[in-house]
Amino acid sequence: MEFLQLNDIIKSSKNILIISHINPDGDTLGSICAMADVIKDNFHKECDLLCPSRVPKTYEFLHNSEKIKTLEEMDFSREYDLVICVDDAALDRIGDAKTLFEKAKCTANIDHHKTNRGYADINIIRAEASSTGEVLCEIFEDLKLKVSKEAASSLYTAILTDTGSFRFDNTTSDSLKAAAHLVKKGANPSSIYKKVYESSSKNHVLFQAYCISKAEFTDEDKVAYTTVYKKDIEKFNAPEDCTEGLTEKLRAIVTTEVAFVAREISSSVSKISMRSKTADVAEICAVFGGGGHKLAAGCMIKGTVKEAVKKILDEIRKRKI
Ligand SMILES: [Mn+2]
Repeated sequence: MEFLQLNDIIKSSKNILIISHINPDGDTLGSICAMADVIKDNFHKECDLLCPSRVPKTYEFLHNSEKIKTLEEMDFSREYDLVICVDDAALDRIGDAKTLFEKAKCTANIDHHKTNRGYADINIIRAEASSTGEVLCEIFEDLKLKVSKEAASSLYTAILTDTGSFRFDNTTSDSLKAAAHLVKKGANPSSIYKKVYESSSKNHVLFQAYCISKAEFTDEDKVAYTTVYKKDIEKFNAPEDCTEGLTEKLRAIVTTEVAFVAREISSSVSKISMRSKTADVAEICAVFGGGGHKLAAGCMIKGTVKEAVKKILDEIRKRKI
C-alpha cells in the first residue's frame, strides 16, 4: 500500500531530495546512493542527495557518493516536491536539514528503527528488517523496479554493515535472501568487504588499539567501556569516524554483557554508543533522548565524559544486568 503511494509520489515529483542521517553509516549512505540510482534508472529523474555530516572516506567508493551534498552546499530557500528520509529514526537525526523537510510538498520516511514514530506523510518502517537497505530491497522488488549492479552494490553495503557482516542477531533469512538477490544482480561480496573493512588507515587502527588498551571493566566484567577524548583523536590524527566498530570490539569479550563508548563532543556534551549481548540498550539510551535497536543504540548526554559514564553506569545498574 505505502509502496504504491511512494511509487506514485516519485512519479509525480519533479524534484526530489534524499537525506541520510548525521554521523552516517554504511546503511544510510548505501541506501541513499541506491535510491538515487533506482529512481534515475526507473523514473528517469536526478535526485539531490544530502548528508548532514561529512561522508566517511570508507564510503566514498559508493556509486553516487560524489553527488552527496553537505548542508553548506544546499539551497535552503528551495521547496522540494518530495523529501525522502532514509534510515532516520527521528527528525533530529537529519540535523539542520529539517528545514528542507518541513518545506517539502510531500515527505517520505523509510526506516527500520523500532523507535521511529512515523513523522512523514508516507512512512515505511520495518522494525524486523536488519537494515534500511533490506527495506529498500523489499520495496524495489515489490514494485518490480530495475536494480542496477551499482545500486545492488550500495544496497549490499547497507545490509552488510548494519548486520556486522551478517553476524548480528538482526541477520535473518530475509536479510540473507536480500543479500543473495543483490549478489545475483552484480554486487561483489569480497570486493565490498575489502572496501568497507580493510581500508582503515594506520592511525585509525592504532587509535582504536589505544582506546581498547585503556578500557574499564566493572560489575564482574559484565560491563566494558572506554572513553574517547578530542585530544586523543588529535594526537593520533584519527579520522572523524574513528570510533566506528569500537563498541563491538568490547562486546566481543566473552564476559561482556553491555559495552559502551563515551566520546567527548564538547566540554559539555558527550556521545554514547552502546552494544549488548541480550540487554535492551535502546531503552537505556531513550532515557537520554536517544534510541536505536535493542542490542545497538546511542544517545547524546549533557555533561563531561566522566559525568556521562556515571549516568550510563547508573542506568545499567538499575536494570541489574
Ligand atoms: Mn540502519
